[in-house]
Amino acid sequence: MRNLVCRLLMIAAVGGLMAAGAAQSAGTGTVAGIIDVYKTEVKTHGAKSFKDVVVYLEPTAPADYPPPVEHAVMDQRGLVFIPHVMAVQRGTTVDFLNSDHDRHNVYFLYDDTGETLDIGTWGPGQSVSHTFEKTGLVITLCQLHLEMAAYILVLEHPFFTMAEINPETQIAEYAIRQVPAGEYMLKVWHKKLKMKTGNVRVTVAAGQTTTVDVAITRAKYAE
Ligand SMILES: [Cu+2]
Repeated sequence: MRNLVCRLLMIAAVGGLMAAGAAQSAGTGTVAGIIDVYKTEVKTHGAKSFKDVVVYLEPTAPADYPPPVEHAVMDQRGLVFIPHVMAVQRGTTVDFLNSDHDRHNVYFLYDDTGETLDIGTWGPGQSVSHTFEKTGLVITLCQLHLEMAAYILVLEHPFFTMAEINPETQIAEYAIRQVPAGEYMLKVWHKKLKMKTGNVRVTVAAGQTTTVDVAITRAKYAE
C-alpha cells in the first residue's frame, strides 16, 4: 500500500515536471533590433531608410502554424495600392478594396514562375478577396493603370513584421513578438536592398528579447 502511494506521488511529481516543461517549451520570445541602410560605405538612419522592409523568421526545424482567420486588406486609393508592400502567411485571404471613383483591376505576377492571374475588375466601393496558397513574391498590378504596383510576400510562417520608424529616435526598428522558443533564420525582404551579411541564425528564448540589428544594402554591396 505504501509502495502504491509512493508510486502515485512519483507519477504526480513527474506529471508536474512534464507540465512545467511543456509550459516552458510553449513559451514565446521576441526578436527585435534596428535597421541600418548602407549606401556603399555610408550608413544612414534616415526616415526613408526603413520604408517597406519586411523582416521575418524561418524556423530551422519543420513547423506547422495555421494561417490567420482574419483577412488582410489592400486598398486602391488615389491610383495607388496601399500598402505598397505587404507580408502575409500562406493561406491568408486578402480583401482588395477599391476606394477610388474609377474602376480598378487586380492581377498577380508570380515572381518565381512568371505566371499571372487576373482576379477581375471592379468598381468604386467594391472589393474582391483572394487567398494566397503559394509562398513567394507576388507582384500585384492593375491592368487599367499601368503605374500601379504593389508587392505581396507570401511566407510559410507567421513570424514577420514591417520595420517602422521610432518617432523619438527617428531610427528604423522592428520587433517580431510571440515567437515560440527555438532556432530560426532571420531574413529580410526589400524590393532593392539585401541583408549586408546574409541571413542570421537567431535563438529565441521564452520570455526574452533577442536583439539582432540588421544592416541592409544594395545587392552588389552585400557579401
Ligand atoms: Cu487601377
